[in-house]
Amino acid sequence: MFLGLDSSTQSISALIIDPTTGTVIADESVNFGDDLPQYGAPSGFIPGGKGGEVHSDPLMWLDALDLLFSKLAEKADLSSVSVIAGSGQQHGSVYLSPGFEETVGKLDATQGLSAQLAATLSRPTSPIWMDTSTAAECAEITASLGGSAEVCSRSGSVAIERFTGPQICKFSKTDPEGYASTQRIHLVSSFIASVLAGKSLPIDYGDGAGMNLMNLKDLAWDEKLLQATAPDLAAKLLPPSSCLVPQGTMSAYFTEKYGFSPDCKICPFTGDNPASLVGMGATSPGQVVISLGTSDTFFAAMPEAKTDPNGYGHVFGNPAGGFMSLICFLNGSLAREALRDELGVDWTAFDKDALTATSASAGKNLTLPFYGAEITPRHDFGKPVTSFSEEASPALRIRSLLEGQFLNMRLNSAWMGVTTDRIRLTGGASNNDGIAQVVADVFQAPVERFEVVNSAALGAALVAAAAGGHDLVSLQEIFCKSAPGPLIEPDTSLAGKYTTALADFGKLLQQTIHAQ
Ligand code: ADP
Ligand code: XUL
Repeated sequence: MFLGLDSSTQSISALIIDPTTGTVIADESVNFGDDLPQYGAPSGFIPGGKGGEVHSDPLMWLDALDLLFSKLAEKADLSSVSVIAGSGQQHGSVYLSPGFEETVGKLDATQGLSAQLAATLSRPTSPIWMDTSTAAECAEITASLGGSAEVCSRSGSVAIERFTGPQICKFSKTDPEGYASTQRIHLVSSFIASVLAGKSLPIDYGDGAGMNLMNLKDLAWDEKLLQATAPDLAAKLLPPSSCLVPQGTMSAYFTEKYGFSPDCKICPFTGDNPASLVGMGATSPGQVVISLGTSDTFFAAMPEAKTDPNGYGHVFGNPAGGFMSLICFLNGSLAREALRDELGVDWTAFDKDALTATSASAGKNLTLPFYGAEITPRHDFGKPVTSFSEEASPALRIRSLLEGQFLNMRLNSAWMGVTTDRIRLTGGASNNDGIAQVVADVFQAPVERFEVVNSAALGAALVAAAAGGHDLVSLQEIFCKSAPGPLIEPDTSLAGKYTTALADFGKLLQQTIHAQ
C-alpha cells in the first residue's frame, strides 16, 4: 500500500491506495480550525497579521500530524504502507535551529511531536502563501538581479511577495539573530517529510520552483538569487531533488507509535498544486485544472516553461518531469465564505437551483471579488468593488461574486494559451454544483469532476506508488476517474454575454487599480 499526505492551508489529510486492486483503502483528514481550536486559527492561519503578514504555527501542523495518524491507524494496518509521498501548501517556510537535526532523529514515542520539536524552531511562526508583506524585499531582489525579466527567466516567476526567497530576505533583515541561529530552512512540504524521516529531506523541484531561488535550467539553487536574498543562504538549504526518489525511511517515533514498518520509504514532498496535477491525471500537456481550495488556482502541464508577461503567473516543476504553469488567486474560498457569512446564508444559496433562478442576469452585474489584498492582479482592493445594473439582491450578489472570480481567472490565464475544451475541477468548493456551473458558463467549456476530490493527497499517493515501481500514467488511468453523472455543460446561450462581461470586467479592474 502507498500513502499520500497533503498538508494544506486548512487541513492535513492522508489517502492510502492499493494499486493492485485499484482501490482507495483509507482517506482521513484533520481540520486545523475545527480539530485544534486551541491554536486560534479557524482557517489555518493566525488572524490579525499586520501589514499583510499571514503566519501559521508549525506546532499546529505537528499536532495535526499526530492526530491524523492516530485516526488512520484505527482504519488501516499502517505496517503495510511501503512508501509515503506528500505535498504541502506552497511557499510557506519553517525555520529550524541546529537542535532540530538531533532532536528529530530520536523523538520519544511516548510524547507528542509538538512538545519535543517546539524548542528547535528558530522562528516561532511560519509565513505562509497568503502573506503579502514583502514588497520592499521583492524590489530589492529585483534590483540586485537587474530587473524582473532576469528574476523570471532564472526562477520562473518575477519576485513575488509570498514566495519563500523574499520571505527569507525579510526575516534576515528584521531578525538577524533569529536568522543567524537558523541552521535549516524548510518549506511546509519538506518540513513534514523531514519529521517523518527523522532527518532533513530535500525540497523537491516542483515546490522549490515557488521560492524565487531555484534556477529552472539546471534545477539547482541559483547563486545570484541566493546572494540577493540573504547571507549564507546556501548552507541553510539542501540541494533540490525529485519527489519520485525516496530519500529516507520512517523514523522510530512513527513505527513505535502508529505501527508503520521501519522499511517504509519516505519521498521528498512536493507542493499541493504539483501533487494535484498528478491527482487530476493532468501531467501531460492538454488538460486544464481549476482548483477551488483556500486559494483558487488555474494550472496546466506545459510542453515548455512559459512565463506570464504581466508577472502574475508562475512556472513550477511537474512531478512527472518538465514544467507546469500556474496562476493563483488569494480571494478564493475565503471570499466566497465572506459573502456567505455577510448575507447570513449557507452553501445552498450557491447551489445550482439558486443560481439558475438568476441566470437571466448573467454577466449584467460586475463584482471585483476581492476582500482585501489580491495577488492576481497584485493590488490591495480593501473590499469588493461592484458595478450593478440591477438592484443588488443577495442572490444577484452571489452570482456576481462568482462570475467576477471566474472572469478574473479567464482574463489572467489567457497568456498560457491553453485551450479549455474541457476543465477538470477540484478542491473543496468543486463539490458545489452551482459554482461548477458558473465555471462552465464563464469559460464556455464542459466541467469534469473526479471521484476523489482531494486531488493533492491522491496525487501524492500516486507519486508514492510510482516511487515504489508502478507506472505513473497507468496509475492515473486507474485512479483519476470521473465522478458519476454527466459533465457539467456550459449554457452556450450565455457565450456572448460573458465575452462582453469579460471586457467590462477588465475595464473596471484597470479603473479601480489606477484610481486607488
Ligand atoms: P485547502 O486544501 O486549501 O485547505 P480545500 O480544498 O479542502 O482547501 O477546500 C476548503 C474550502 O472548501 C473551504 O474553505 C470551504 O469554503 C470550501 N467548501 C467546502 N464545501 C463547499 C461547498 N459545498 N460550497 C462551496 N465551498 C465549499
Ligand atoms: C500557489 C499558492 C497556493 C498554495 C496553497 O502558488 O500560493 O495555491 O499552494 O494552496
